[in-house]
Amino acid sequence: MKKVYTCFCTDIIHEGHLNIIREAQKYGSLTVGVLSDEAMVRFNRFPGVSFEERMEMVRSIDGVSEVIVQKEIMYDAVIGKLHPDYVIHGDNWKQGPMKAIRDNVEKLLSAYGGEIIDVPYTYNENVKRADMRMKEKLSMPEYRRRRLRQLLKLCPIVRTIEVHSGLTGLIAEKTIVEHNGELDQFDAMWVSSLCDSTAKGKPDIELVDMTSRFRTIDDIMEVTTKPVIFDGDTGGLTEHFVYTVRSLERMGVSAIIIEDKTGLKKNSLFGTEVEQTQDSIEHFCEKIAAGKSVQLTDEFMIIARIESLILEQGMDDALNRAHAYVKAGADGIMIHSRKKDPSEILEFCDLFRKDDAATPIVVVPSSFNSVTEAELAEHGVNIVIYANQLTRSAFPAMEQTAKDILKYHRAQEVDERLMPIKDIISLIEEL
Ligand code: SPV
Ligand code: MG
Repeated sequence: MKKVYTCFCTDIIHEGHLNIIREAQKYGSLTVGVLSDEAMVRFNRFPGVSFEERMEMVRSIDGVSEVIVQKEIMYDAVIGKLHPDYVIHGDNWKQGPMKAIRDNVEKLLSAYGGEIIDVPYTYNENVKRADMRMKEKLSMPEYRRRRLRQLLKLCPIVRTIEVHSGLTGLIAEKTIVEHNGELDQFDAMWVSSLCDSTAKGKPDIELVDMTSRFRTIDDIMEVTTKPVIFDGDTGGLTEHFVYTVRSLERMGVSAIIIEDKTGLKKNSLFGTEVEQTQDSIEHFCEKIAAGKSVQLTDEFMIIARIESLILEQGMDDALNRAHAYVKAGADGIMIHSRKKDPSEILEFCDLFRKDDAATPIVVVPSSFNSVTEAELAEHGVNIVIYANQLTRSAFPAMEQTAKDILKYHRAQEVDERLMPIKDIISLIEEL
């Protein structure tokens, strides 16, 4: 009996999967690998049902001889162990990022004469409906809200990219990269006050009001499924903050980060070049506690951002505040710095972790951008936010295009560096 292998990364078994199983049986006995949660989030979608349930679901299908765990996206370990004669898969893996997986399988099988069987992918109304059910579990507020907490358990570091519009949301949602034989994507989205304000041509001084900020979140949520972390600036008056928490929680936002400043807030990257006032520990703790007290779920997170290093108040002040904020109920802390060298951030993380092994740490390496995700994770960081890079890359590109059209009195010269309209349109889903 020949050995056939396939890997499933799905929450629902639909006709397409059954078709693969039927085809596989023509070649031999079928082993199905169920992709681990950790691997699924790296290139596919967040699993809507638990790994154990997915194993059980596959076990119950007629025509499956054995069910195993596939821990990694690439097939090296599985093929090394099983030596299947055939690997069978829907032919949708011939294009796009999944092609890297097919290439990996092809290389592994060719070493001993194994073969790939590409089965025409099944597109029909039932498959579409199954896909929509999985999408529902990703994008609806009650599912999306808890996703950040789930990712914190699953990922060594949660990678978060700035978004400020539907279009940037789509980039965060859909960008998958293949590098050194691995596939990767962002885990979460950061609705930056700097970039939300900048997109409106306004300064980052809490001028863009909450109604407008919520509108931005809504635009993003309409077209994405990944969890949202909201930059709440100072959180405003405590009496207002409690309403903000309720609204965000209802919308399905996963977390708000508020910074311990008061009065007219300026962007932290100005540091001490502009006048900025840090809040008192007592008052900021009251704000955190008030926010926690109005939450309706246990899922929403209030993360306290410490500005002591930005405002040159020293490491001890930063640490004191971090522990006080956690005691007041903060679900995480963000430590910020505008130094190019990451050492003060890493020192903070090491010292904080001596007394607190569990509270998630968030960092924003805009200035200390040489630090790698692996280094941050080693020092106990749980969430990394790339807070403004999409805005900063788009602006010069747009400005240069405007200049060149003015210079040449036509658009031909700029055209070759522009995205084809066809590609822009294909980013956007047609219902
Ligand atoms: C933002 O993105 O708006 C932030 C991060 O608050 S920073 O600009 O670095 O202060
Ligand atoms: Mg901000």
